[in-house]
Amino acid sequence: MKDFVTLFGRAPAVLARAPGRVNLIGEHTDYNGGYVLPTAIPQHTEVELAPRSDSKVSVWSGAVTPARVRTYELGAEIPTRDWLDYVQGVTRILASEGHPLKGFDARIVSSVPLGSGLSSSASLTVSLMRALRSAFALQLDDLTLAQIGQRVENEFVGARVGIMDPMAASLADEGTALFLDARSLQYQRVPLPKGADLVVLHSGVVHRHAAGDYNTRRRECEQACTLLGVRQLRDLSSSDLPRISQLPEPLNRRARHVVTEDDRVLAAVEAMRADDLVRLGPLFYASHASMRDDYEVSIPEIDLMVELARAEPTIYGARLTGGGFGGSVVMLAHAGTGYRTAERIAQLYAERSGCSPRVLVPAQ
Ligand code: GAF
Repeated sequence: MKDFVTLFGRAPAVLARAPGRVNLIGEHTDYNGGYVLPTAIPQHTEVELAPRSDSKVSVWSGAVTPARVRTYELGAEIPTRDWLDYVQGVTRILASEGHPLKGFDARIVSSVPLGSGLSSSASLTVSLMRALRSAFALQLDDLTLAQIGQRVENEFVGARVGIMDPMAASLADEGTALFLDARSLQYQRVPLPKGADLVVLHSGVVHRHAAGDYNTRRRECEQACTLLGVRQLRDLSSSDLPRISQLPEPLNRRARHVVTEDDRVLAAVEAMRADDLVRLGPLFYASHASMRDDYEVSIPEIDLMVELARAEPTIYGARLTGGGFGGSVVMLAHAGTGYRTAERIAQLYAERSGCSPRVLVPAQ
């Protein structure tokens, strides 16, 4: 891979990073004003950057092929419908918020696999904003940075994602989960259970056309809100389930997933605080079933991986993580057994699905 000096003929001035994330539980709840529980993973995006004296941006990414330098002028950002839009979106939104930028050269590398449900895009926008913050002394706190990250995707890229991923990239760390109320943006850090290994297994199926399906789910939630006369699905609780069941298909099931998933996040946080893995594990399986049957964002390969995990006596719980339509499964395994069990599940899964899975966590 080309280094910064080879690409730009000088040394970088700053280096910044942001992690990918795995969401433990609380899926498709953030844009409904609900709760989420992500944690950072070791895989991350790294940005080396040097300011320029003009208004040109030159940026190289090793995460895509062919890797080549792309350029544009600040103030002339035009969507190109590829990874450059995350960079252009950052400079466009920062400028619109009055943050003074000059041109820059940047080199991006990432170990977060694209389309894996582990938030490669937020780790890119957040690491880039961190690099710009130190290069240009921008007055940006970590929360504002996450909010700008969401706006980049909503307003420039055209994906109507929620706040979870940039919040996790900006504020989560590896030892704790970020218990976030996506409506108030209040958060608490909850230690990961001591008796378990966190496992993340990539299914080898990269999510395709996910933005379209994602936006459809979001629209369905909005339709459910209109019919139920609430602003957000967060305004409902399990006592509203009889009313929710009267909605037309599939809005009834979409709303049921969101309302029951919020309850599962609260129950999971309690179980984690009590270090009660026997209570926590079944919440993972219940969340998966709800995403598969009610929210319909799983795929057969991911369902197979979850069932293989269920057959392992050392796995407490497993579920699809992230937006869905491919991606990764998150599991909790008895402490000290995670990597070995993940490898066994991966092997059985590869034989039965023909896909190429990868154990991402625990990292070896
Ligand atoms: C994607 C989105 F970016 C998040 O905001 C969230 O909605 C998630 O899917 C599903 O929980 O990662």
